[in-house]
Amino acid sequence: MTDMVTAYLSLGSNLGNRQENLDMALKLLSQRMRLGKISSIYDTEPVGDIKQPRFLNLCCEVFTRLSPEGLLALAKGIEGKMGRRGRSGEPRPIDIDILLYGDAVINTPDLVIPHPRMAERAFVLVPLAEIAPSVVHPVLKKTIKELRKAVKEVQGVLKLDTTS
Ligand code: PH2
Ligand code: MG
Ligand code: MG
Repeated sequence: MTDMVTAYLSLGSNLGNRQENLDMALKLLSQRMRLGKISSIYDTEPVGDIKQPRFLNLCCEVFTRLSPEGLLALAKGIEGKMGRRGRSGEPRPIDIDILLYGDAVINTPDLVIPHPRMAERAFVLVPLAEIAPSVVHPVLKKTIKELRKAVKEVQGVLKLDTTS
C-alpha cells in the first residue's frame, strides 16, 4: 500500500467560460482524489505570449496515491476531456500543471517536478502562497512565502471577486 502524497496543482483557463472550466476541472479531479485547500481565483495577465487572452488561475492541494506519472496522465486526460486541442502556447479551456508532488524531485523527458517555471511565476506563487505558505520547495529550499515575496509582476495577478 503506497502512502498518500500531498501534491499541489496549478489550474489555468483562458478560453470559453473560464470560471466554469476551473469548476469543472476541480470536479473531475475530485472524482479521482481528495481535494484539500483551494486558493482564490485570480485574473492574470498572460505570461509568455502576451497576445493571448487573460487567464483565470488557481492552485489546489490534492491528496493522492497516484504516482507522479499517474497524476500527470489524469491531468492530461481531464485536459483532453475538456476539449483541449492546442499545443502549449495556445489559448485553452484548461491547463493542469503539477507544481509539487510531496518533496519529490523528478527530471524525465515527460515530467519535471517541481514545475520548472513555478518560482518565477506570480500567477502560480500568489495563489499557492495563499494555501501553502510554509511548504518548502525541495530544490530551492525556500518556502513558497519566500518565493512569493521575491517574485515580480504581482500587479498582473488580480484576485477575482467571486462573492456576487
Ligand atoms: N500558462 C502558460 C503560459 N502563460 N500566463 C498566465 N497568466 N497563466 C497561465 O496559466 C499561463 C500563462 C503556460 O501553461
Ligand atoms: Mg502551464
Ligand atoms: Mg500544462
